[in-house]
This record gives sequence, C-alpha cells and structure tokens, in this order.
Amino acid sequence: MSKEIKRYLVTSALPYANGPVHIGHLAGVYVPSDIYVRYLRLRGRDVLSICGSDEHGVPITIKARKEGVTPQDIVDRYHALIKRSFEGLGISFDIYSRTTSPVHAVTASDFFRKLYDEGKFIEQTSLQYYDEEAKTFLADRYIVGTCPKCGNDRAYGDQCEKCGSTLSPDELIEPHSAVSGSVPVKRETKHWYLPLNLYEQTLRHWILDGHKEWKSNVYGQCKSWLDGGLQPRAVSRDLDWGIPVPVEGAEGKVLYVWFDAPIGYISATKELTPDWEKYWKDDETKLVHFIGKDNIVFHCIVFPSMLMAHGGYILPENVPANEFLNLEGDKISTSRNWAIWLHEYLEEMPGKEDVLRYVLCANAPETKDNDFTWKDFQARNNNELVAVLGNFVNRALVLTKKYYDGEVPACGELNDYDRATVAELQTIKSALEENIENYRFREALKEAMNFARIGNKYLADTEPWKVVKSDPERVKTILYIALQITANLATAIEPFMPFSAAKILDMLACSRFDWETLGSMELLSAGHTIGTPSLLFEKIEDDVIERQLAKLAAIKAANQAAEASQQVEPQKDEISFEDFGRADIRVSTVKAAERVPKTKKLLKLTIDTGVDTREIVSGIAEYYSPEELVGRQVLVLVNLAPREIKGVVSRGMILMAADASGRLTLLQPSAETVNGAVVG
Ligand code: B3M
Ligand code: ZN
Repeated sequence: MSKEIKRYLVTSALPYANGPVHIGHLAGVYVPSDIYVRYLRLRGRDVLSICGSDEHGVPITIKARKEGVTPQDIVDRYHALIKRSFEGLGISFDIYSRTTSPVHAVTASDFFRKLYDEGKFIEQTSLQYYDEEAKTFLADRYIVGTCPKCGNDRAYGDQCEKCGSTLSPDELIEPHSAVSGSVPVKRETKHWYLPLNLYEQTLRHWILDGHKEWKSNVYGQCKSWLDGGLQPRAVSRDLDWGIPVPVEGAEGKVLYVWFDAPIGYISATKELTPDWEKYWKDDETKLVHFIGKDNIVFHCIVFPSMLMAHGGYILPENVPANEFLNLEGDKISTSRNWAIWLHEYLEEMPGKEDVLRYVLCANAPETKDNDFTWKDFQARNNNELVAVLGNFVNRALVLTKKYYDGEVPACGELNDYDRATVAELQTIKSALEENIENYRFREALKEAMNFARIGNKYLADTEPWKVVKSDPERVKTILYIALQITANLATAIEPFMPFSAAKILDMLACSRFDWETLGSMELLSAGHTIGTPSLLFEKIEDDVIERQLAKLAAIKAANQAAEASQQVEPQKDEISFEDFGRADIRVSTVKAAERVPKTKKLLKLTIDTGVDTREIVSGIAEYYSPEELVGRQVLVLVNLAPREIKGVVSRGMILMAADASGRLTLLQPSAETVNGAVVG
C-alpha cells in the first residue's frame, strides 16, 4: 500500500553562480518546477520549494582569476543577479539560498564528517599535477597545453574547446600551469572517495524495480550508469575555494562541488524552517528534484548514495529531468554568449514575463531537445495569448461593462449548446491535474488554455453582440457563462502565468478561487460588479523580433571572428628563395569593376598592373562592392597562367588574406605606389 503523502519537498537544481540564468535553464528546470509548486499550493498542499546558488567549483575560481577578483566577488555578483531575475519572472521559491552560507558550511562538513567517522569513505593517494611556483595542486582545467588532436595550443587538461575532444592532462603536449605558467610536476595527494559500487544493488532495486514510472530519459540514463557498473567517486579536491574537508591533515582540500551542492538543498531547508527534518526524514514527504538531463547521475545515483550512506533521509520520489533547449537551431552556450539571458529579457521585454513562461512551457524539451526561435515566440504570443486568451477575456469583460455597466447578469435557462459547453469545461480539471501530477506540463498548459479556447468558440458561436437587440435575456445567460469561464481561467492559468491570473482576478474584482472550484459555473454571483477591463497581452510586432534576431546575429558574427582568430592554418612545406622568386607580384590599380552575372562571389576587375591593363576575376564580391574597389591599389600575381572563369579569361590573381572563417581581406601597399612596382 503506497504511503500517504502529507507534504511535498520540491528542489530545483542550484544554478552555478558564475553567470546569469538563460532560457535553457528556465525551460529545463525552473519554469516546470514553479508550475508544479504553484499548482500544489493552489490545491492547499503543504509544499516547500527549495533552491539557491551553487557557489563552489573550479569554473568560479577560473572566472575570478580571469577578472582579477576573488571567487566571493564572482558569486556575490551572480547570486544577486540570479535571485533578482528569478523573482522578476515569478519563480516562487520558498527560499533561494546559497552554498557560501554559514548554515551550509556547517551542514555540509557535518555530513562529510559523519560519513568519515563511520568509515563510509575510501581514502586513496594518487599522483596529481602540482604547480611548485604557485604552491598549489592543479585541477585539470588549470592545466593548459597543445591539443594532441587538433594542435590548439590553448587546450585544457580536461577538454579542448576547439575540437571538443575530452582530454586528460597527460595527453596535453607541453602542459603548463594556467596559474603560474610553470611546468607542473606530479605530486602525491590523498583524497576521499564514496564507494558508489557498494550501493549499486540497492540503487538498481530502488530505481529499476521501484521507479519504472520515471521519465524514460531519466530511467534510461540511470539504467545505463548502473549497467556500466559504479565506481568509487572522489568527494574532495585540492582547491582553496569551497568547504574545507573537516579532517585533520586535510589543509588545502575542499569538498568536491558535487558532494557539497546537493547538501545545499538540505541546508536551505534548515534555513527556511525549524521543521526541516519532517521534510527530509519523514517518509510521508514526497521529494521531487527538478533538474536538467546533465544532472541526472548526481541526483539519481550520487546524492541518493550519499543519503543512504548517511542514513535517516528519504530518497526522491521522482526526478523529472528535462532535455535541452536550443536557440535558433544552435546549442545554447554560456561561453559563446549564445543565449537569451533572463535578466536581459526582463529589461528588454517589460510586462512580458508570462509570455516567456508560456512559450518555454509550450515548447519545453520534456522528452527530447527542442528549439526556441523568436519567430515562434512572436507567433505564440500573437496567435494564442492575444488572439485566444486575451481576446476571450477582453470580450467577456468589455461586453459586460457595455451591456450591464459591469454587473454580472443573472443566468437564464441554459439551452443544449450551453449545457454541452459547460459539460466540456468540466472535463478540464481532471485532465489538468493528471498532467501536472505526472510532470507533463506542456499537455497541462493546453488543458488550461482549453478554458479560453472553448470560451472563445462559445462567444463566436452565440454572437451576443448580434443577439442583444433581438433577445437581451439570452445575452445575459451567454455573458454569465463567459464570466464564469473567465473566473475559471484565473485559477487554471495561475501555475503557468501567475501575472496574468492576478490581472484577471483584479479585473473581475475578486480574490483567488479555490482549486476545487475549477469547472464551476457559479464563481461569480449575479449582481457582482467587475473592475476595469484592460488587455492581458499586446501583439508583438516584427520590429521587436528583428531587433532580437539582429542581436543574435551580432553575437554569432563576434563568435565567428573570435573562432577564426584562434584558428590558424598550419604552415605549408618549405620552399627555396628561387621558388619564391619565380612569382611576379606587382602593385596595381583597379580601373573598373563589375559583378560576374549569375554568381554571388565573383567580380570582373579591369586592372592596370603597370605592365599592362588586363581583366582578372576575383571571388571577393561578398566582401567588397565594385564601387569601393575602383581606384584602389592592390597586389597582383601577374605571371599566373590565364584561366577562363564563367566565360571571362582571367589573367592573374589579386592577393587576399583569408582567415579560418573564410573571411577575405584585400592586401594593399601602405602608401600610394607606382603601378608595376615589384613586390618581393
Ligand atoms: N550547479 C547546475 C549545473 O550543473 C549545478 C546543479 C547543482 S544542484 C545540486 O548546471
Ligand atoms: Zn583539439
């Protein structure tokens, strides 16, 4: 018999405080978790929503070093920005804490110490890279060298960002320390490991037998980790930023960030309520972790093993991880600034918080990666929020204002169509609940929007604005029903679009309805006076979207230029002085220029080489217009064998610089030079 659920503990992955939050984080984790907790609150359930900044780990120390500030400066900056951004989008955590909090330091070190004292760790000494100048061990990311795969001389000890290869420091050519630049040496160091293999059977039973209902992407990943066999996992690091390992002789060692961070859920709950143990240790609590797919192993394998090793804690009932959201067909990337940052969205699109919540839910990568496009954002706003939800609510309210001075009219006799409409509306509640309880938020949103779709159709079919002259009593019934549907919408959309739900209640001049009343046609009594109607949503015009697309285009161009500047063609084979001497290069002037018909890249140039005047075809049309070339001096290889190109005999070649992205730049003398001057 399944245990009775008395309370809910909902955690959301702690975002790293080394950068802002973007739409990928929101779609993957925070919008779904907020929908879920808002729904539970509406149903009167006892629920805590826990989150906070994940403030330790190597990336934060790297960013701090790059900026010449302390890691604390970095996390203070981004913790505040992230917290403010979540609040701006209506993400309603009950606490948004941080892992540099004093409560967390105590909680995490006590947790470690208990496992240490009870012999739950393996101690192992291994050889790690050490920087003798900076007197510090080096995490893999702190070792740089040449990638053995592609020759990139700025590859890291764990990854080459140019070719994407996963590396180990031993594979790097000429490895050196990113801290001091010196060549690192190997030195013995002791660390503690959690023997995950000891929990493998228990995990197999708990997950593979006990949670077949988990989302297939989560269940599948857990199965492959378990089938691959679990290994002991390091829970400490040689780093000076993090929670110090609370063991004698562990100077310079801190808890591994993935050991420390999940305990942040527990410490945040402690900060929130003295009853924290009820939520974490009582098996009548339902614990749900909202995360992205890259965190599945930590929340389904590592953290549960830690909790089992410690003893006394409940395990998660579900971990509904989402897949990834892409942006305009490209992977979202913090390092390449290829993202829509939440704080920028809130600045640039004030009043459109619910539009983003709506689009990210409607497009959520619940079972597979999905793509966000600004065109789709505009279409959903204009065709669904404005044209259906906004239009319906506005009509119901404006007509009530117009015909009855804002008073809810009495409902007359229902006809068959009314009854059929009401019956259809009353099927929504259970479908909405079923989908939310099973983390299918895209489907749930469609159900909530059905109140507006059915309402819109009801008004379009009954046409009160036409009937009002011939049958005013009928119109009272029609608008009475339309107003009840509007009141239902305020409840149904609250988890998804809390700002709009509040606006509807305000326009109806009433307070929140109880979730259990969903589907009722008696929420607003006849005679109740509504407030002032206003538009819930505004149409988004093309120029707004074009500005956002232009912003992304500029980011893409900057990335291409940056990548090109990093990619240098390897040097060609050596040639003799005589070899080079055979090339005859002259300073020349462009006398005329025109596009070669039916081609995108070619120009036909008439060139005065000083030796003669000739025609040369050059593939520079994408970079230079004919007008800007006439009169310009260029360098021409004049003794190149003639070639016919698109019907033009081209005699020679104009010298260009081509970077790795293919961008072409003209080479020209630094001062006016006589045509025919020999280049050597
Ligand atoms: N800081 C977020 C990430 O991997 C990571 C989650 C911690 S939850 C305990 O993007
Ligand atoms: Zn590489």
